[in-house]
Amino acid sequence: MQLESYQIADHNNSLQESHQRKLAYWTEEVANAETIIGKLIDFQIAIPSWALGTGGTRFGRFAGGGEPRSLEEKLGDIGLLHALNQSSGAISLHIPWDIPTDPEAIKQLAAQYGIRFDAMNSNTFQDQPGQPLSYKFGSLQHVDPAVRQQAVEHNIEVIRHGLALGSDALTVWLADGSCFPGQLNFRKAFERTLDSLQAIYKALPDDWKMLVEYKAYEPNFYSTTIGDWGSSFLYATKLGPKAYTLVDLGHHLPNANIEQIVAILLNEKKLGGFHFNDSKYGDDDLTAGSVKPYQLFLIFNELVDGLDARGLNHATSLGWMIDASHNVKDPLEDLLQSVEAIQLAYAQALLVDRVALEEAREANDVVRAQEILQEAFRTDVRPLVAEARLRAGGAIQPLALYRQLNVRQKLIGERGTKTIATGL
Ligand code: PSV
Ligand code: MN
Ligand code: MN
Repeated sequence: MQLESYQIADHNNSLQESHQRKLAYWTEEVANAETIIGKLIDFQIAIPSWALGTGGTRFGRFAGGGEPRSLEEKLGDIGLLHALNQSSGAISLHIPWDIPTDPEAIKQLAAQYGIRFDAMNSNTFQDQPGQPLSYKFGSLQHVDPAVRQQAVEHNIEVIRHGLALGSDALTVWLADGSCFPGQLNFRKAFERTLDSLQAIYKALPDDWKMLVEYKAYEPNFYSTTIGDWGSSFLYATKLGPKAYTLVDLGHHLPNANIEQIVAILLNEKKLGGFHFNDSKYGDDDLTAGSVKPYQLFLIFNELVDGLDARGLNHATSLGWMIDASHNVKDPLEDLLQSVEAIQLAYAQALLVDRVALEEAREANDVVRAQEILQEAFRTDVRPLVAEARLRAGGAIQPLALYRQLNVRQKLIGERGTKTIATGL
């Protein structure tokens, strides 16, 4: 289904008056409102292809209906999101789930929707039908060099698909690790993984990035070979200037100070990008900002501070991606919520009075420093985010319009109730 521009225009007209009333505060009271709106318009967040269908857990999966059945339909779904919020102009693909049979045609379709191809994801955490060797005991770390070679070749094939589509990054997330003490020689697993990553790195085009994702545990529950930002940073450093750490918010042990990790990685020039989501217990992959919005704000506070300190462009210097998967929500509604939460946190971070914050820190004025951050976090920036969307051609309230237009019912009409998207 395609959104017609009159549908967005009608929606915006109906909300224009109340929107302008709320926006008036910003135009009158806040000096940098225009700068913030401009930055929000530029800021695009990539949608992972695997989040477009209802996710599963190891206990089951409940098909949501109207899910995309092909790469073309996945692009169609992101096209819808992007038409509504003008901030989802990128897709992150997962191979082999999203192998494009005709890359040129896929590229053209994506261009029609205004979508570019963000990082490509490889998959060596599952065995595929017909695959000669199993990843049951790992992939890039495997004791058998033939398994490692198979996994390396798969990653190189993913790069090839990405090249055909105009992507410029490869994300490597490994399930490699061990489930029981004694199972793995940690040193050898580390070295073998490094060796394999080096082989992939060699095949990486000069203008590409390799994003090395870390995860504390799951599916292995005793050790993960790239288990924390320290290991990822080590790999990225040993690999070379094209390799970076990718921070997935759900991949830390409980209560980790993610904003501090982000600050240090960014300062060391080794932060490559994000997988945004939220969690209460582990890698829950919940909607960004749904559980800990203050943490999301604090992360953006470090990002804005660190990017500005290095004079970097906020929109283009890092990979901004969502990684989510649900059992109970309409995935498109969920993604609209995630994008909005990310934009809100970003806008609030842009509000922070950095000069005053530094003064408070230098004076050891702890109370003042906390007040400055909370002042920004407690400000309602929704009208600013809506204004950015409006100016970019999107809807003032994307979620409301999505529901008004019965998008899910229409997708079910087109695709059926029992569709299952390829992927997780
Ligand atoms: C598994 O934990 C995972 O959620 C990782 O975060 C990857 O980025 C994602 O799956 C897709 O492979
Ligand atoms: Mn991830
Ligand atoms: Mn994950």
